[in-house]
Amino acid sequence: MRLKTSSGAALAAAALLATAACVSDSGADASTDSALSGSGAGEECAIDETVKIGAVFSLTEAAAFAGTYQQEGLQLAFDELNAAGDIKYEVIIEDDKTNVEDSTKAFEKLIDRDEVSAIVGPTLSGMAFSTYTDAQSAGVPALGVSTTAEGIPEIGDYIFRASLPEERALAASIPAAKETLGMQKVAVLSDSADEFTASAYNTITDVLNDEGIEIVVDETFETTDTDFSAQLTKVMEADVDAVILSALPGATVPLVTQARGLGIEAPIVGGNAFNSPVLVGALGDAAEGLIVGGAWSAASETTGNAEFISAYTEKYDRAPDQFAAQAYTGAYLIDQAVRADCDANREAIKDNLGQILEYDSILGPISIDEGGEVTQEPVVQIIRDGAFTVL
Ligand code: 1QQ
Repeated sequence: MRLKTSSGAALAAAALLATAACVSDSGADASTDSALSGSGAGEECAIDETVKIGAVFSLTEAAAFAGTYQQEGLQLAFDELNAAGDIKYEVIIEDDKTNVEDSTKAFEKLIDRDEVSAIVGPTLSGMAFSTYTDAQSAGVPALGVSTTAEGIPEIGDYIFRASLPEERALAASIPAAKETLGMQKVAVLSDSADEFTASAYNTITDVLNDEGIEIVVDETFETTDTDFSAQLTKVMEADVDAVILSALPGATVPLVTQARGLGIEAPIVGGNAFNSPVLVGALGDAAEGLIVGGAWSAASETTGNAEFISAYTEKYDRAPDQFAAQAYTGAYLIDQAVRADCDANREAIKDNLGQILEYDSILGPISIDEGGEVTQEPVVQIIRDGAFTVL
């Protein structure tokens, strides 16, 4: 059965209504700490107390391909911020092991025990629909740095994202693929069991309709599937110009490998989940020609990008990816929100995260509106000779 993402959003909205009263009463006011508001403005802001920032990432299991990079990117940024200014951040990072139960426990720990000022993460949209409801009812600002499904900022006014929505990534990658490949009829293969990939399916069909591209094969599978022969047989019979794929790397790797093994040469087009060197490395030659819509490219000449890449590579002995870049940017956005009123209390961070205007980041100019939604330019890349190349 296809998972309806609108139901996740509707559940979250219902939970929000149920808890709306206690948010304004208990949430923020109860946790206001005068030692977290400092003196001086902007770059001169100095805060006596250490500012605790929580993060929940998938450091193990299926989404570790992204979570481990996020952890490194976030830590690098806070290390830089600690070295540069008079606000001292302590980052408390929890592993949600790519499951909802651990993600929820991690949010609860950070909110109640560690009493953090804000939380970054979780890695997957599939966890965000539950955990963000908790953050919202506790009055703790949460900033997604990779949660791209529809309906996430709408969970509540404490919920923000600095992660390019998948709708925007696909609205860039599909037309770019059409222009490059002249595609007219395609197969759509999607994971119907994950919130992010199911949400992306809605966007894919909308964008294909807008572009006048015909869907001749429309097949689903589930996140942990390993045999895609039934779906791929249909793709072979249809002789399509391209395959639009909505999947996490765990399914993408066997699916694309099996497609190439069967002799399917049609180019494959996707969004944010494909912007990963782990995925490209695991696919090897089968990654050639993959078209990827995403939030960041190593080749972008955005402010600080070259410095970020070299600092990251030096510190971690591997090159960063989009997930590292977004987490790094998330740390700087939280710092901007703290500096706006020189106040690291939850309520001040919440008020100021929703007013980020064209911050000059390594992702390019980035804004977050009052509704928690991000605005930034997408970037479309193609894998050529094993490397991401801007299309
Ligand atoms: C989401 C995503 C994933 C690709 C993050 C790793 O975009 O779950 O929303």
